[in-house]
Amino acid sequence: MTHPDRALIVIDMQNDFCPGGALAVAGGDALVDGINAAMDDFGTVILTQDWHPADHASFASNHADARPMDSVEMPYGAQILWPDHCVQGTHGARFVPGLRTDGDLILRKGFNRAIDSYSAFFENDRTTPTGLEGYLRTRGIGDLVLAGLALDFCVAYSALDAARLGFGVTVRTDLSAAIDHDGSRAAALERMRDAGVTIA
Ligand code: VGL
Ligand code: ZN
Repeated sequence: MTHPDRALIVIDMQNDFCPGGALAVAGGDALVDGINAAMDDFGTVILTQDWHPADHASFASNHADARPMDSVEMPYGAQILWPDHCVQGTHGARFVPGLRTDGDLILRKGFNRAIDSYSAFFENDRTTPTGLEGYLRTRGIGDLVLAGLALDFCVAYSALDAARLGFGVTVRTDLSAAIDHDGSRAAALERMRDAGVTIA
């Protein structure tokens, strides 16, 4: 099925989120062929890239006495601390080998040291925009399909923000994989369904 008036948003298909990477999501690399094939069906294809400075505040290594997966209070709310990942310009930040990158837009996020940015639309303070909403609206795109990594973090936050902004949103769970920390996969699916996101 082709969707000339819809955008496919491919979230964070990067080495560090795939097996062997710093924040590996099981099965992440196995999504490449399916995502590549899906790109043919959309008039607009957008890829996002998690793109952190080495001193990023979401890294446990930048906090005294903290370990990856600890939760801390940031000025904008609770934040999980992660292993160092997707550092700008490193191998881990590159797209997974074999992924098509001939899309229309590559959007980088998470480059502000003090604020994490799971969503492709807003940083984790939920107010600092990335500009993606304007890109989509000025191009007349109202319906979005999301795929990629990780289903329960960057894909879910992007889907929830998109729904809140009034876009029609479908998440392709067959083209996504989850970190699943403390039941985060089930919780994310429930929150997305409650927000009107179509889970496909
Ligand atoms: C992500 C944790 C930290 C993601 C990015 O892409 O889901 N998760 N940074
Ligand atoms: Zn990150």
